[in-house]
Parts: sequence; structure tokens; C-alpha cells
Amino acid sequence: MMKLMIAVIHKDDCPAVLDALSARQFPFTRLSTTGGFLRMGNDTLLLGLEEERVDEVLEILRQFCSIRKQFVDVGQAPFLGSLLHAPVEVTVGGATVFVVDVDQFHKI
Ligand code: 2BA
Repeated sequence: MMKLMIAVIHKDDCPAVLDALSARQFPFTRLSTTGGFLRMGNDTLLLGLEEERVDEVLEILRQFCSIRKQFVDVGQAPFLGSLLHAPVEVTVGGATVFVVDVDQFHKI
């Protein structure tokens, strides 16, 4: 069955992930997106692929999307700015991945 993977990743990790996906000939679409919490740019990848290859993509994401801590100036997060007055430490990196069934796939 065909799956759609939606992966939100950190901008810094994107080049290595794209290289690895291209090297293994995965088709993908990269979208420039904005995280709702930090209100900072991240990247979202869309991949339509056969179910058997989902694990291969997860492995690439595990390899290239490292988790690290980052202090964020709340001035960059307008929603929180009114509540907090000091930089906050958040975990960034990693990948947030959704895998959904594809009902139909057409190239027209
Ligand atoms: P942001 O919403 O900008 O969140 C960036 C990071 O900030 C999160 O990393 C998390 O470590 C932290 N964070 C988020 N909400 C928080 C809160 N209420 N309190 C404290 N810390 C919080 P991740 O969880 O790895 O998420 C990275 C990005 O993935 C998110 O960026 C968002 O764009 C996306 N994302 C995560 N979960 C999602 C979901 N359930 N649906 C849609 N997008 C999601």
C-alpha cells in the first residue's frame, strides 16, 4: 500500500536529509514551514512511497536529525512573549513524522 510521510525537521538538518533521500532515489517535496510554538522556520518534507520503504526513510531521519537543546529568546516567539521574560530552553532537532495511508495517487 502507498503511504504519505510528512516529516517536520530542523532547517539545519535539511541539507543532509535531502542528500540522503536523493542518493536513495526517494521522491519528495520540501516545504518551508513555521513551527507553531517557536514561530521559527523549519522544513516539512512530503514523501509518497511504498509501505516497504517507510523504515528506510525513518532510518535516514534518525541518522541526520539530531536532538539538541537551544535557548530561545522569547522575543522570537510572540505568543509567549507576554507570558515569559527570560530565554527558554527547548529541545530542537529530531523529526516529527506522520505516516498516513494514501487512498489514491494520480499524476495527471
Ligand atoms: P514548534 O511548534 O516550533 O516546536 C519546536 C519545539 O519546541 C518542539 O520540538 C518542542 O521541543 C518544543 N515545544 C513545542 N511546544 C511546546 C510547549 N507547549 N512547551 C514547551 N516546549 C514546546 P518538536 O516537538 O520536535 O517539534 C518540532 C516541530 O514539529 C514543531 O515546531 C512543529 O512545527 C512540528 N510539530 C510537532 N508536533 C506536531 C504536531 N502534533 N502536529 C503538527 N506539527 C507538529
